[in-house]
Amino acid sequence: TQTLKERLAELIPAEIENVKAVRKEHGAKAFGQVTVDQVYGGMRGLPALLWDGSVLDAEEGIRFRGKTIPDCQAQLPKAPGGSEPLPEALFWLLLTGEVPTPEQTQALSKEWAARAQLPEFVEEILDRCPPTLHPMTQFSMAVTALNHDSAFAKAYQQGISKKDYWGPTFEDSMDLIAKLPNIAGRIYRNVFGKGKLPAIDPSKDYSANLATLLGFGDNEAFVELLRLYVVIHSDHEGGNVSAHTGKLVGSALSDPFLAFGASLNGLAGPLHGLANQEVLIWLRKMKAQIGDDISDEKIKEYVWATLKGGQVIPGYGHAVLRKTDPRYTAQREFALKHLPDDPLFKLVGQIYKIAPDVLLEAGKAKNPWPNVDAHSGVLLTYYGLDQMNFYTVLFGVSRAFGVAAQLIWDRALGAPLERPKSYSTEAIKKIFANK
Ligand code: AMX
Repeated sequence: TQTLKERLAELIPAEIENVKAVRKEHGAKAFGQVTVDQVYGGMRGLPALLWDGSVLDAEEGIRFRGKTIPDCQAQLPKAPGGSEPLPEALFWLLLTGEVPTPEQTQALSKEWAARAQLPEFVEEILDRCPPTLHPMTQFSMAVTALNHDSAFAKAYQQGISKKDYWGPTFEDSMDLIAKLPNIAGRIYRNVFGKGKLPAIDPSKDYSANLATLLGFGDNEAFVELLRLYVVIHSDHEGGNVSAHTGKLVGSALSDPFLAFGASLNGLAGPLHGLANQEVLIWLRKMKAQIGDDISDEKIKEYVWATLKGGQVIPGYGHAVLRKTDPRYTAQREFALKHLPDDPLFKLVGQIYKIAPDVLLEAGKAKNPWPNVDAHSGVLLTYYGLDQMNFYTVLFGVSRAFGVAAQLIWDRALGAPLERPKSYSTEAIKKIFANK
């Protein structure tokens, strides 16, 4: 059967022509106006980036190469006996727009297992980190250090031709994804005193290995959760902080390790990936304050108190979405199937009935509905992974899939250095002085 790299090599020439044709026909057309408010307002809604793996609709949520999360659950290959899609298959889909066969999916599991080992010095870097250093900082350091063995950096030094950039970018991306379970597992075990890291099993899929490295490999339901988790966190179009950062840094021809290390530093922010940690902290505080018998009225008061304290409700709101995040819904459905009676799950469901109304009444948030982070921690906690400052690492493992896929395409399509125009307030005043 054909490998992912072989299939990609077939698809690239046609896509280069496709892009040429689109630019020839539409290149000079305008999307619309750019307002001064967009410059001050975090570029919200500004059409500025090409991103092929996924597109986000404000009402409907994410589609990966045109497929919704339920489509992926129905159509992507699964593990024997499993019902959640395999992240291996999702990566193939993100890169090619096609659903791989079960054999092709399995071949990716094997290839990633074969590439999983870390250089010894990266293991040492992690082992020397104090357990008080945030897991995301450790994660970013280790990923950045993998640049030591980058095929792209080496090929560039040797004078590789621009048309061949995608090949070593693909190799680095495969290495990156393959090595993340060992990095994540090592951080988890070091920080939380969980003993020695077991070896990767080449006969197991990516998520099963990740679960084993974290110490939860015997729990098949947890492995299924990880499969779903990685798929839904993989990609969320190109403008979010982690995706855009990876693309931006990659555009300087920094290799995938440097580019994705930068993505992780953005994901570590509380308004982005760290929100999954913040949600759990917020829930625990709520329980500590209110006790176990939590009425709707008490939740309402707690949500109001958070807002009045000048803080955000973590896990609620979104820069693009205007409805409940389908990634939240997918996790809720998983919980209804596997842990319907879990008290923390019930609490999350209860908050879902109350927080949106409060946010609406408060009148600031454009989207009062929950996002992906409102639910993920509760599922992990249920299975015993209750160290919440580790949660964003799992988000990071997943986000590598989307960022890597676009980095490969960016190099295949010869994407140029990113360099938008900036203005000072003085310059803006001058430009519009007489308009
Ligand atoms: N709680 C309280 N206030 C909120 C809010 C929330 N959950 N969501 C938005 N707001 C506020 C904003 O802080 C802003 O206030 P300001 O005018 O005083 O600055 C106002 O409502 C308007 O913001 P917006 O246009 O609705 O949102 P945005 O596009 O600027 O920001 C986001 C989006 C996600 C940062 C914001 O909704 C937020 O802070 N949510 C909580 C953190 C969170 O869950 N982040 C995870 C997002 C998903 C992800 O990346 N993993």
